[in-house]
Amino acid sequence: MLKKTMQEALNAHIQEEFYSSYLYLSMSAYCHSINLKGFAHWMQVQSGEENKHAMKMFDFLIQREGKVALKEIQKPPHDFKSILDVMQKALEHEKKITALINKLYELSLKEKDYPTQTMLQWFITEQVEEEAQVSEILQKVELVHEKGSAILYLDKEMKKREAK
Ligand code: OFO
Repeated sequence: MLKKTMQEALNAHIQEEFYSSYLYLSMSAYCHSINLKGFAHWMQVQSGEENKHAMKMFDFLIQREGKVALKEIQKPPHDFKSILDVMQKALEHEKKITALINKLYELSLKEKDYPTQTMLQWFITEQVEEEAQVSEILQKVELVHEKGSAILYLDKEMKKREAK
């Protein structure tokens, strides 16, 4: 059975994943507002994936006969300055989530909670992938920043993303 400390930490993280979903949706809305439909699409797919991450932990808590206690989701920012600003904030956010996942893993080691360790390994791998993806897009945006036509080319690339 899941220990109370672990259960509380997982519940707190479910909130972070739902917030991530909300944040990417807000970024998608901003991209729509500046007519970068490809980026808007990419952000919306990302928002859907974050929702799945939250549900993965939700299902895990239930399987382990833990108690799910959903928390309030804070308001995400919506006043982005540019697509560069959006991608910088996305990377910053992913780094924050990676740090939180690492802390959860440390707790699961301390609690000798082996099933939670196995579940979290998926998230550790996922964070490596997400940070790499966002970082690559950010580097491309930095390269073409202020060159309108190149941003439009990149926007077409972003539209190709499919949900996992
Ligand atoms: Fe849930 O991976 Fe991004 O935040």
